[in-house]
Amino acid sequence: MQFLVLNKRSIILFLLLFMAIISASIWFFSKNENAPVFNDQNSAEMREIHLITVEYKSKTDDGKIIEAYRWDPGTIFVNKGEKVKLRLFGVNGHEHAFMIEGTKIEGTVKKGEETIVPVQFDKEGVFKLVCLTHHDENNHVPMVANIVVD
Ligand SMILES: [Cu+2]
Repeated sequence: MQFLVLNKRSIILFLLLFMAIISASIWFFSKNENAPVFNDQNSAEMREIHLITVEYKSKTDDGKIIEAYRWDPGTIFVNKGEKVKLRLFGVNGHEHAFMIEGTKIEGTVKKGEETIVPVQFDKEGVFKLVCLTHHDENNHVPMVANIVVD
């Protein structure tokens, strides 16, 4: 009799332990399965890269005003074949006519407005986003951003 009781107890203990392991692994694997699903949802959307137009302005000791216009950030990275949405927002400067070298893309960024440019590069290299308004020799630093594709 006593042997049987002990046996039942160990069966119950074994079942409890078994249930605990099963619940733990279900929790663990369901948690792991959620991660890639979340990433897939993210990558389904087109990646957006924000750039703004900025102006650096200063006065030299002899009272001369010096200034330079820049894209910020000055370098962005895109994967080959990746569809990306460039969101160009005009902060400084009235307007900036631009083109992307090696493509047919051109447009204008106006102060307080956003110009959205969808891009996709099929070959690797560095493509220059060139502001045509601030590209002359009066600007000591050309307003150029590098789009690095690899
Ligand atoms: Cu410009």
